[in-house]
Amino acid sequence: MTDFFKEILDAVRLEDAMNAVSMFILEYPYPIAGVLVFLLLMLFFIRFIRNRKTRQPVRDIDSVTREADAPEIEKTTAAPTQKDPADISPDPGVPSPMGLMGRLKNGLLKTRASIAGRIDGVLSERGIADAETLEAIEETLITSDVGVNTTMALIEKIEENAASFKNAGDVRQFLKTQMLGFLTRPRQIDPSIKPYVIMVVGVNGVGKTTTIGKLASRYQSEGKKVLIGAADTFRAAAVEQLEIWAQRSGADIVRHRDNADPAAVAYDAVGAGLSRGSDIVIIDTAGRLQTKVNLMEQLKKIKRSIGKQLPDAPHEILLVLDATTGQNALSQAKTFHEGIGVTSLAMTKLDGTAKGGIVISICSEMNLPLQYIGVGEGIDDLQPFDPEAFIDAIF
Ligand SMILES: Nc1nc2c(ncn2[C@@H]2O[C@H](COP(=O)(O)OP(=O)(O)OP(=O)(O)O)[C@@H](O)[C@H]2O)c(=O)[nH]1
Ligand SMILES: [Mg+2]
Repeated sequence: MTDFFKEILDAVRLEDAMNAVSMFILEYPYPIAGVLVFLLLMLFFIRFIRNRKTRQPVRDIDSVTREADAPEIEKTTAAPTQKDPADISPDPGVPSPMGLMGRLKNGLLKTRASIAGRIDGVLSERGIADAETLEAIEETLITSDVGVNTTMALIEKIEENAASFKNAGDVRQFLKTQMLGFLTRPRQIDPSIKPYVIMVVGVNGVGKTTTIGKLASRYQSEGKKVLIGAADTFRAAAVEQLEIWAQRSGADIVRHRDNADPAAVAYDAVGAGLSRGSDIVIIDTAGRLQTKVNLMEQLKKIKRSIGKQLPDAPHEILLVLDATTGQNALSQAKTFHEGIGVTSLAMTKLDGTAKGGIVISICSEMNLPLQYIGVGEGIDDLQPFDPEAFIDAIF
């Protein structure tokens, strides 16, 4: 009799269950057995139907993290970040109707999928902060470019506080708060300094000129008088690019002929800023020079010539970094900081990468204020960095 019950309960296919029933009826042809068999058959049907509904392939943490690797993320998140044709304006100076937070969230979709998407997956699967969960979180953070040092510091903090977590939600909230702790706040422009001189530096293609154009528009719209110095004389198109931005925003521009000495352009721009009563002077610089000329030496020369025109200037040396270059951005930040002494950072193209964790890495390793982040090509996509909004957008 017990063998029969076991066979019914273990049956995977309907035929197995029917065979077991026929054998049982042959052995015990009594009415009571018929009733029992009927009940057991019902039990089997219910179990069979439920198994069919809930049977899902069991996914291990490795497969979850493999799926979340960069190329796959590009695939899974491509649709939401694809721009609506109406959103691509030939004039990036035209503000988009989407709110600032909406643009931030939209621009950080890939990073959100890469960090919060994977961490939430791990936490909901395992429910607690045990060794395996921590290992999966560690892998997620490192592959999202949070950086090894920052990741290890975060994991250590979770380990130290593991006893206080009641559920997965506690671990998530703790991680968010710890990440926020690493982020630096932007510094404010000192309105008593006039003109406030910002020298913008960075390797080629990171978005220096575009960032300057957007900044000029922003400051002009706030009622500040802006003057741009076109000290990237290496690339003629850079000057034209700046002239278009200056026209759009109503900013002044100082330019020399192509291939002029960039230090002389910077000197003249600050001089013009002084004589014209500008509030802010922004100096564009080249990111690449003829191979013979050392970029860092050139930048030092520009910095010196600005200082000769106005002692204490430049008041800010803003290094622009491209988020899509990941940890490479961190080594650029170190090189520029050692070379000319960077005072603040801007991080562009966060909309083009799943590795937005680089923002946390840069803030914690460089300990320099992050002023602006770029989350798209529209004017509203260069946003003053707001640590709380950033963490909310990626978590
Ligand atoms: N998607 C996206 N593209 C950006 C962002 N910021 C800048 N870009 C684009 O990056 C490209 C390069 O920008 P530039 O401003 O010319 O870069 P640069 O650093 O001045 O380059 P060089 O003058 O060659 O050193 C342009 O096509 C910009 O539109 C951003 O936040 N998101
Ligand atoms: Mg440029």
